[in-house]
Formats: sequence, structure tokens, C-alpha cells
Amino acid sequence: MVFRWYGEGNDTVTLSQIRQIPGVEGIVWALHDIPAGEEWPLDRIIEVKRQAERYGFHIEVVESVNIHEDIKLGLPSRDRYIDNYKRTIRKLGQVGVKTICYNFMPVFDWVRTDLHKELEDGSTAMFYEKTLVDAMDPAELVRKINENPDFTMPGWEPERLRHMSRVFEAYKNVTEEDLWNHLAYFLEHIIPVAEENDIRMAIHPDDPPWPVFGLPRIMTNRDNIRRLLRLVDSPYNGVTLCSGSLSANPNNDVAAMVREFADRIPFAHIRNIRVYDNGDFIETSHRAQDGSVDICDIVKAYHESGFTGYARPDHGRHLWNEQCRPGYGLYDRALGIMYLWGIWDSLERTKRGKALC
Ligand code: DNO
Ligand code: MN
Repeated sequence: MVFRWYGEGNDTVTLSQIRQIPGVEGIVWALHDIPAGEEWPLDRIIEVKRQAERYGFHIEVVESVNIHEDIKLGLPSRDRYIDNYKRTIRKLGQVGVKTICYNFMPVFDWVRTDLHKELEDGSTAMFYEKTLVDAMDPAELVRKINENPDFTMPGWEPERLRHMSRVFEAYKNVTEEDLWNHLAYFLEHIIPVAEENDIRMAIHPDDPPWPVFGLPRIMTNRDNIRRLLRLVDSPYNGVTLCSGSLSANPNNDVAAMVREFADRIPFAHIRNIRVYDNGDFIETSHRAQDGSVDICDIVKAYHESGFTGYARPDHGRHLWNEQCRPGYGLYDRALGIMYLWGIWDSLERTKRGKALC
């Protein structure tokens, strides 16, 4: 069990708090201030290792080493960024990192329309209003950004927004097939280095798992995960199976994916969302009954598959007026962990034929 931590001075949650959550063994970390495409400095990596070890945590999972847009666009300059990526992999290998999570979404990571939508119980959570995003014409979006330097959208870094019009322009003729080819090129170069350094690469699914603002998205469903795994058929080419991201499309059966891909999932993100008929969704507590995702069945699928990878609670709600990064407070993720342990420990006891209480 691992827990995402954004780093000293960059997270409202502290390592001493994380240590008090039962059963957390390591932190999921990154050097968030290093721009995508740049090589990570070894001294900075070692600094995080020392900080984590003071609290008895390992640093075996990195989320994410982000991919430069030129790699996703397939530009000739990608080779320079791929070389930097390889150098970062080697350094991470030196300090004992075992898994690198990354994503291949053009321009944006996750997209939401409201970061603090109120749930019935008074807590708030991240919400996605489908019609709002669908109705937003990319050209209109670029125009708004260019005209108003203060224009922003929930969760989008101002830095990225500023470069947006140029990047949107660059993606104009990039199709899904192009994106597949660019991902294949990246993996063909990276996976041998990952193998040498015993680091399993784990792509995160697209969130939400469909195209947004006219940008192609490919890591969206079971068939595409199958295709990804075949691009380079190595145990070092794997998936970060994120139950919340994939489940925004009700056709995605995450428990079935766990059963099919178990040995290619180095890293599990476990969280629940409630999906509405009109395609909107909101993040909820981890409890199966609170959302549309059968978290019990997913954990059971991991258990039955003999899963030995890393798992973390993914986003949580904001509880008890906690001021924190959207989705990354202490309280709901800690509750989530206890729910996951509750299911797991019960399954373990049942397997061993022990009474539950
Ligand atoms: C969403 C989160 C993501 C994730 C990145 C990985 O479910 O887990 O923000 O961190 O997409 O690169
Ligand atoms: Mn996730």
C-alpha cells in the first residue's frame, strides 16, 4: 500500500501524518517542479529518498515522469527528450525505484469542470459535467485564453494554459493512429532501458476515457489496453489500472480488466465515482455503495489474481473543511485505505479458512 505525496513544501499532508495511516509502506512521488522532458537531477532524487526513509517509507513508485509534448506529437526533437527520459530512468533505478507511472494524454492530464462540488453529506468532490466540455469548441477556448490572461479552468496550470494555443495548433492533424505510432516509438526506445534497470513502466488511462476538446485519446478501454501491451510485449510495459478513470465509461468493466491483465499491472489506483445517465460523474468515497464502481469486486479480483503490485487510494473527497490539493486531502484517502484493507484482510482470512471475527 502506497500513498501519493507531492513533496516537502508542496503538499498540505505531511509524512508524519501519512505514517499514522495503517499499512502504508511507501510514498508515490515525483519532482513536480521539473518540466516535462528535462532530466531529473540525482541530488534531488536522493533528497526525497532521505526524507521518506526518515519515516520508514520506500520510494519505489514514481508518479509521474511526464512525457514531453514533442514525443506525443512525434516531432524530430522527440529523440532529445527520449534520451533525457532514459537518463532519468537510470537514475531512478539507482535509488531502487521499481515502477514509473506516466500518461500519454495530449495537452491535459485529468479534466474536471468543478473541483469542489458539494455532495449530499456536505463534503465536496471533483465533478465532470459532460455537456459543458462537449460544448466547448477548442478554437473558442484558445480565443478565450488569448484574450484574457486571467482566464483559467479548474485544475489547469496557468503555465500550460498560456502555451495552449500553440499546442492545440500542433495537434490539429494528429489522429488517434498517429498517437498510437508515437506511443509505440516511445516504448520501443524506453522499455529496453526500463528492463535493464528493473523498472516497470505503467501507463495511466486517460481521464476521462474519451477525446476532449477535439484532442485524440487512446488509453480508454480494454481493447486499447490489449493493444498497448502488444506494442512491446514485455513485463516492463504495463498499466496503472485506475478504476476511477476507466469507470467514467460504464462500458468499462475494471474487475474484468484486473482478471485479464493482472500480471501487467504493476500499480493499481483504486477509487470510486458516481456516473450519471447524461455522462456527468462525481468522485465519491471509496465505499462500493456510494458510487457506481464495485470496489469490493475489484479488490476481490486483485486478491484472486495473487496481485503483488503497488496500490494506492486515488482521489478523495474534501472532508471536514480540509484545505488541500483538489482530490489529495488526508482524510478521505485515509478512510479509503481502511476500506481497502477491510476488504483485503477479510479475503485473506477467508482464504486461510479463519473466521472473520
Ligand atoms: C487520476 C490521477 C492522475 C494521474 C496521472 C498519471 O486518476 O491518478 O492525475 O496522476 O494521470 O500520469
Ligand atoms: Mn488514477
